[in-house]
Amino acid sequence: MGNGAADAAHPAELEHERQARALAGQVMKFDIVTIFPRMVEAGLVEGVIGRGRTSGLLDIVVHDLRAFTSDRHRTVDDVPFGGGPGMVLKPEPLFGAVEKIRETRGTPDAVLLMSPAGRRFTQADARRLAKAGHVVVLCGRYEGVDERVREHLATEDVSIGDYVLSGGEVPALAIVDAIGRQVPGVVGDEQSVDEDSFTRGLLDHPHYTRPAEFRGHRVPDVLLSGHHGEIRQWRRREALRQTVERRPDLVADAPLDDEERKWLRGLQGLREQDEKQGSE
Ligand code: 9D3
Repeated sequence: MGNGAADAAHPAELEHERQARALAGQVMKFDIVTIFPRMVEAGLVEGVIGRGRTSGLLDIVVHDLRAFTSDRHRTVDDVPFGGGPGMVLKPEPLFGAVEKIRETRGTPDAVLLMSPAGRRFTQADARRLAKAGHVVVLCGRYEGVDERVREHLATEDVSIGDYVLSGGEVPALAIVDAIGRQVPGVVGDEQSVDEDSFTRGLLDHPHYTRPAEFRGHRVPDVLLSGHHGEIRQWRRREALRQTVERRPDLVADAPLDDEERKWLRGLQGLREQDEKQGSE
């Protein structure tokens, strides 16, 4: 899993921490409703989220939408009123699933409908929803979901970006991952969650590991120098450079200190020169 240190770190203390959280009611619950429960379950057994589940900090249940149908054929979809191509997810099974979840798992704080027409899900949403104790995630499929689900069952509808997927399952996994890793204790190193690039508002600085020279490409000398102050400064500057080059839209909202603003003026000057040269 690439994190041997965290895996091996103080298992006894971690177990105490988990028990304390469980007793304090700090376990986060998710219920995911889908017509492809095995696909979703497969994405939740590995990595950080898988470990969050086995350690007891994340209580995630995946529900098969077809279990909430009442006809012989377990029908979840139907033709659209007014005609047109494709099928639409029927409201009854989705309402039935959320009612069952309410009865067996308690009233959720949020019911998220995965929808290509939803508002874009952001890191701010992940942090907000990690403070909730219980989130339900509904996965759409086919051409869409009956609008009454969005109006009267979901509390918000969210998209993960402007590209067409085949359904809400991959978005559900992305969103549960983003929220789940913000729950205290799920990521071993709390600091790495706080320093996450999007939390700082900038992209990350470049990373290097051994060897110091690979096929003639050398690691920047400063990283081998052992001068921790200079390394810290190099990383802040390179994070800013990467962001200016690749995501200039993020720079406007990033909280920069005086030194970073000074560097930014220099970097933006360089960028304008590049643009002039590009058009020549
Ligand atoms: C022809 C119009 N399409 C809307 C852009 C129809 C359509 C496309 C894809 C209807 C449903 C879907 C399935 N996608 C999702 O359910 C989905 C999704 C996505 O496709 N992209 C980004 N985020 C999400 S969240 C749910």
